[in-house]
Amino acid sequence: MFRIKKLAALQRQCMAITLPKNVITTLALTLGLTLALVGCKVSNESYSVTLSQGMDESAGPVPAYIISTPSATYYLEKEGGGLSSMLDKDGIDWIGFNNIKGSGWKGEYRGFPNAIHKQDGSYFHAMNAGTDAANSEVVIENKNHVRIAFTSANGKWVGQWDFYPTHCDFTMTQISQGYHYWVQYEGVPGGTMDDTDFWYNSATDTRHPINDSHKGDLPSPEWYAFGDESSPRMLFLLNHDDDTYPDDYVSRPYMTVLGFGRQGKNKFLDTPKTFSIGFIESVEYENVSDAVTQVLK
Ligand SMILES: [Ca+2]
Ligand SMILES: [Ca+2]
Repeated sequence: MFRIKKLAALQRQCMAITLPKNVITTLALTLGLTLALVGCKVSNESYSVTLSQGMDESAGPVPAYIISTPSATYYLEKEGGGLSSMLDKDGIDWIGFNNIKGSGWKGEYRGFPNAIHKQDGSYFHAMNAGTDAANSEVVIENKNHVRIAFTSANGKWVGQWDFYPTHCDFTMTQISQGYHYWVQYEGVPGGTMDDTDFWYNSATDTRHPINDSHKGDLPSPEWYAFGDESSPRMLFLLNHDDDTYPDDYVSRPYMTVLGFGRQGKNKFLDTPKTFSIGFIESVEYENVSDAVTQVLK
């Protein structure tokens, strides 16, 4: 309405001083374009991704890259190269890592992607007593995208993190030849693991209690989502490939154990792959399924 009124007023003014019609058109188009650009700018600003560095207090404290987005705040632990915390819009941490040795499922085992375990080292896990160190570099830092790459201390593995307004992608870009990895969400839906927590996945549109397990390869697109009855949102995990490897889920007393490319203790992934993690502001299966599918577009 504002734009129409402005244009009409401009046209009246132009006519009053009897400008040629093509000049009026040019002025009107310029004003329209300016308003449109102002509109774009406002909308871009509401989708910013910011990077800072500090400590993840609840995890140790441990040193972390802190990536703030409109949908989540990520704490990427700097020595190990895995997420130690992931806060939703209400400040609730759905990962719940801490580095206390012996805390097991209550802390030190938690995280994402917890990808390389006793292969050519143990990497891409928030630093605990069993994790090997990795070196990191900020590769891209702009308004809507932050990229951080981690290289394992032995130089054999490279993992790339891409943070966007709506989600985060983890890509294993280099694999140590002859070894395998998996990509896991070992966390706490809604801040703690409760019997009333639940999950969905791409194999079934039924709401499963958190203690139900799932075995086998998921249908495409391969995804899981985890919820808590007191939360209006779910945390999702998505494999960007349709592969044939198992994607097993089991619960532990204090955390989830979802592994893409995992069955029991076996790891199956040995090529570069991308996985997403993020929050979806719904707990309805159709909405979650649609939103996850959008990530691939
Ligand atoms: Ca919970
Ligand atoms: Ca699979």
